[in-house]
Amino acid sequence: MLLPNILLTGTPGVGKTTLGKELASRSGLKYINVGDLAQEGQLYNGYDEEYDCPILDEDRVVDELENQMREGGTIVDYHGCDFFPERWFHIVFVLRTDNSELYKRLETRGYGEKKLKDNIQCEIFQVLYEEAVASYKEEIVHQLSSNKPEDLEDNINQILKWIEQWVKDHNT
Ligand code: DAT
Repeated sequence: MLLPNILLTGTPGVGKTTLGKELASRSGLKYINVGDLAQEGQLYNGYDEEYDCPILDEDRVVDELENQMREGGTIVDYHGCDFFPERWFHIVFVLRTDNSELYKRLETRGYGEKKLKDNIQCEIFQVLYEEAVASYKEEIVHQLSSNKPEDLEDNINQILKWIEQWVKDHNT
């Protein structure tokens, strides 16, 4: 059976992991967190002193995921999207969170002042949304509100319906 690949992107803290895991458990699709994948495989090619974090080796991440993406049925979660092959994804969701709510979530994570400010600015300037529409056909890029628990439930139900329709359309 043919199954779609879904990209969940957005600023850190908007709820990609929460949505991705729940969606995977309810749809049967596989969930991949690119940050975790990189850490497990040490898929890095340097260290960013300013941001105090390792630099993702994008080529190795793409190589690592290629076979699985070709098979289909995978939900990918990452706060970046311009280095994945465009052909991988059938739909792209950019999660969006209001500043005050995002601030609270990132503060809870223990982010320092600079990292907090940078991430809030990233959300204000809709950096990930711009990156998504620059990297994928605009008609497959959708923004989702991710402020409260009801949003999570709505988003899951909406995406489950989309998956069901996609599966029908591609398996007849
Ligand atoms: P991300 O993977 O984008 O970094 P996350 O899934 O780890 O984000 O979520 C960050 C925090 O926000 C976490 O404590 C769960 C919470 N959260 C996620 N989605 C939410 C929603 N729709 N309403 C309220 N809180 C949410």
